[in-house]
This record gives sequence, C-alpha cells and structure tokens, in this order.
Amino acid sequence: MSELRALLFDVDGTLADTERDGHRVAFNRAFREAGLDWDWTPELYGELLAVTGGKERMLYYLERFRPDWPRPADLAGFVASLHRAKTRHYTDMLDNGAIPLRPGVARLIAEAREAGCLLGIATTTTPDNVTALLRNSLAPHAADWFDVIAAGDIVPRKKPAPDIYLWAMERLGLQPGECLALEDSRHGLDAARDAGIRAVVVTVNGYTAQQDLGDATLLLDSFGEPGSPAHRLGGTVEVGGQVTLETLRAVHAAATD
Ligand code: XBP
Ligand code: MG
Repeated sequence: MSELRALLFDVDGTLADTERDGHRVAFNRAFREAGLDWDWTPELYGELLAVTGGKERMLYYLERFRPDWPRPADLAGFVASLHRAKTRHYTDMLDNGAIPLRPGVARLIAEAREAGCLLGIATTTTPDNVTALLRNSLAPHAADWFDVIAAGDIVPRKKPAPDIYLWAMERLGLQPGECLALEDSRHGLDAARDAGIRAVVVTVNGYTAQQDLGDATLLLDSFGEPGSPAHRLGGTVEVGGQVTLETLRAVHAAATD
C-alpha cells in the first residue's frame, strides 16, 4: 500500500459554500449589468449545477431554458465576456466580505501542513476565484501553501472528467494511490475516481445532500469543529466528531489496501 502523500481539495461546496450566495449572485449581477433578463433563482441554479464551469453553465441555460432567446453571432465570445464580468463580481464579493470556509477546513489544512502532507486544489472554477477565496477566507498568502492549484480552463474537459485531477497529480509527480481527494458532489467524486483516486471523502451541502454518494470512501455532512461535530452519512471509518489527518490516513488505508 502506498503512503498518503497529498490531499487534493475541490473548492466550490467543499472549501466553502460558494454556489448559492456567491457564484449564483455574481452571475445574476453580470446578467443585470449586461441588460439581460436572465435571473437564476436558487432552485434553478440547483438544476444548472448539472453542468460544471461558468461558461458551460450559461450555454446549458440557453440551450435548456431559453431556446427562443436570440443568439448573438459570436455566442462563445459573448458568453466569455459575460463570464469575465461574473468573475469580477464574484472576486469583489469575496474581497468585500468573505464567504466563510466550511467547518473544519482551516483546521484540517493547518494539520496537514504541520505534518508535511502535500496540498493541492483540483477545481473547475476560475483560478482568480480560488486565490480570492483562499486570500480572504483562509489567510492573505494561503495560496502559497498549496503545492499545486489546478483550476478552470487549464484542462479542456471539466469535471466529471478526470482531467483536472490527472493534471494536478502530474504536477505533483504523484500516483493516484498516494492521494486523497476531498469533494462535495457526484461530479467531483466521479472525476477523482476516474483519475484513479480510490480514497475520496465527500462532505455534502444543500445542493448535493440528495445525490447518490454512497460509494464515497467516507461521506459526511462536514469535517466538524469543536462544538459542531461532523456526522457520518456513509463509509466505515470512525470520525469521532472531527475529521483529522488521522481520519484521512484511515480513509486512505481503507480505500487502498
Ligand atoms: C464548481 C463549478 C464552477 C463554479 C463557477 O466547481 O462548477 O463552475 O460553479 O465557477 P468545483 P466559474 O466544485 O469543482 O470547484 O464561473 O469560474 O466556472
Ligand atoms: Mg464542488
């Protein structure tokens, strides 16, 4: 069995609950600014999360919900420019009042750093969004704590494709059996598993709680903090209220032996 060398974190939904009150709001601000009548309610946004990536999600919205909306000649260019505005609104929101990290995230990252475990990010979101979240919600130079930040368009196919995990592991020079992924959704779990990573911890949130995630190595409602314990929803590894590095080593052993 390989040693656990790296923790690979998803961002949206895993590090922080960014979708409903962060990304969704930023999309709507960009739409209003562009004079569009598009309005993504929390419920509609839940359906749109079927597609990862902001540009891809806008195209999916048009295709599925606005078939009659008159397309501009350069639709891809139009969507790319809307998406740049959305990223500006999103990073402004983070700079002006951070979205908090989910319980236990900062504690777990600190423990992993202390132990010399490598840290990576594997996300479909835009790189600027990742650094804005880390800077505002974790620490001013927290992006430097990560040995690899794999994000957004650096790979052609976003999750559930495994590409972003494969890219991150190649950069780290690690094999899938040396890594553990931390995710919040079915798409994320599929991406990690198809990249060969057996050890996957999933912490669900409002948008993913109803998904079928029973094959995660450990399924939880959060990583847990003192006074706000984690509850195990699936998997056999003991959690004891808080996910620690010891818990993750046990998850890795259970998944890879
Ligand atoms: C979440 C996503 C992202 C964000 C929006 O990915 O699918 O597209 O919703 O970000 P993950 P962008 O959970 O893998 O972090 O608009 O920058 O794509
Ligand atoms: Mg996610």
